[in-house]
Amino acid sequence: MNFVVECIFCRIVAGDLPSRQVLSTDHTYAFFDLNPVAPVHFLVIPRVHIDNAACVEPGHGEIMAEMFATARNGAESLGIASDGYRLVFNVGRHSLNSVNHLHMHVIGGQQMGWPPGVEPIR
Ligand code: DGP
Repeated sequence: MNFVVECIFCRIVAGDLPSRQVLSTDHTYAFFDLNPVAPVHFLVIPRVHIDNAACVEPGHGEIMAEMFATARNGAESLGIASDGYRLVFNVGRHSLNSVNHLHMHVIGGQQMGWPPGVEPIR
């Protein structure tokens, strides 16, 4: 399915809900995250509805390549590319995934670390 009426990111792509645009391309849309966790934090989404990164299939190859290009171009336009940035896809409960429309977080503008207290599963 390409458009899910109750999906907030489908509605953002359609212009039904407001957003602060970073970039717009044929297959993707990039906009600033409502709750930034770093000085620069934007989301890259496909225009078509894909539930999450675990649902990506070989047929999505062109869309996925464009998502990474949009992330790179957005990072360059916002001045964070040279120092680096983090790309995140959340999937499911443990990752705190809250919106059921594939999105890539692009996070940068400051030095980052990893969360402490990781216990390996054996
Ligand atoms: P995740 O936890 O990976 O599902 O991240 C969803 C992100 O989407 C979260 O950082 C907040 C952001 N978000 C949720 N609703 C909206 C919205 O309506 N507008 C914008 N710009 N961001 C949103």
